[in-house]
Amino acid sequence: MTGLSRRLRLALAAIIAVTSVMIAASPALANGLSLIFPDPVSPNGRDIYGLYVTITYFAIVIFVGVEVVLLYIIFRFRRKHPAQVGASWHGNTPLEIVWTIIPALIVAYIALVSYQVLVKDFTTEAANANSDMNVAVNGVQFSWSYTYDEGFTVQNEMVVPAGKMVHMTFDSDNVIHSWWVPALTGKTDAVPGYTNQSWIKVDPSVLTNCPSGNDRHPDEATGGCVFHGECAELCGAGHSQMKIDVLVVPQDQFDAWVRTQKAKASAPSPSPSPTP
Ligand SMILES: [Cu+2]
Repeated sequence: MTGLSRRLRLALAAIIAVTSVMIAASPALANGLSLIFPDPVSPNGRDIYGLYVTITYFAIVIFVGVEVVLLYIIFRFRRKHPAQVGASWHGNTPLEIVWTIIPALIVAYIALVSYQVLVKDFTTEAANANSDMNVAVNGVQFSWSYTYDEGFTVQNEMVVPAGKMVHMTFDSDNVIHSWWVPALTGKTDAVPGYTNQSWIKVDPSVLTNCPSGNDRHPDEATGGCVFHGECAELCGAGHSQMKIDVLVVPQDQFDAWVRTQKAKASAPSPSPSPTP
């Protein structure tokens, strides 16, 4: 009997230890292999990542603490024979005060650091500060379009220059969508009748060190590094098709791309073929 419970104890301890180590080590894994988020490449993406890791450390400590106490109680106070009656317990005031105050402090701390990230990265003021350019993102069922300062609109792929502060607005024509590219920034909802704002500023280092799996094939018209995301709000039958691609290129390539798009937009559209 003692042997079995010891083996059980060891097995449970091993499961807890392995799980904790896996969760703790995951942010340190190499590019593209993180179990939680891809490596962030924009300041706001980094802030969210840091916040996530901070909260995860608290969660690991709490999880391990609760499991250890739980296992201790299970084994220490288990019923030893069928006739045994459990001890009746009354409140332990100091203990109750401690286990109320400590979680309250932890939650208050998490709220504080979360609020700081929110103010820094997701307010209109933050989005408008020092922006180099604007992109108006519009969600429709079921695709995204991107309208640039120069007046043209592109579908499917957003192109931005590396190192530039890109202010973004988010709108929708029909239902709520949510624009989410985890390496760049947090989910930002595109809500009909209301304009949300956010920003990205992609590290120029991605041009020389594009995370594996994100680089554009060199024989395509534009090189660069692509970051992937998807609509994060269930928006209808085509929700899964609302993929997001953000192509990051050097400034000169971006300028050339803008010239091409402007030329396309101003070219006369082909007139309908005359009816015989
Ligand atoms: Cu959607």
